[in-house]
Amino acid sequence: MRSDLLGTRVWFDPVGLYVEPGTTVRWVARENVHTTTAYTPRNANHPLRIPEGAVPWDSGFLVHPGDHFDVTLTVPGVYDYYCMPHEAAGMVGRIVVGRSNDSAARPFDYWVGQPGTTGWTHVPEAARTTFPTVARILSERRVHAPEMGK
Ligand SMILES: [Cu+2]
Repeated sequence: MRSDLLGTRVWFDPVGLYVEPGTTVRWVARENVHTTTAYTPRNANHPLRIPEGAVPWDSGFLVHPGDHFDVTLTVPGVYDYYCMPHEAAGMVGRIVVGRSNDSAARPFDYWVGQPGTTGWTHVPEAARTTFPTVARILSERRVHAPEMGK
């Protein structure tokens, strides 16, 4: 969970990660204040972007360098997550658990008909363009954020 000095650029590194089912993933705050928060209606009515039956998470604010948060991922599939204060700035990440393919990633716009969440889902543009493809995550296993300045 990274940031430049002015906080004008913020990112997760790695931004894409492959793990086997049952793996515990740890996020560590390095600079700035961040959260790791699963895309789910349970987190501020965000669209569902983790597998059905997976347990959602929300770290709350990780304020100090070294603060960390662990999640054990057991259900195979594609997990998208965001940083609460920085989602609109494109601070999101994707974890692929087990064998999967690109069709396992949810589309960015889909209709939700449940009470309280009815409507088209929305993911900010800067976030959409940040998620690595499932295919790239499967081939590289660990996708790093682009170099500074790009
Ligand atoms: Cu952040």
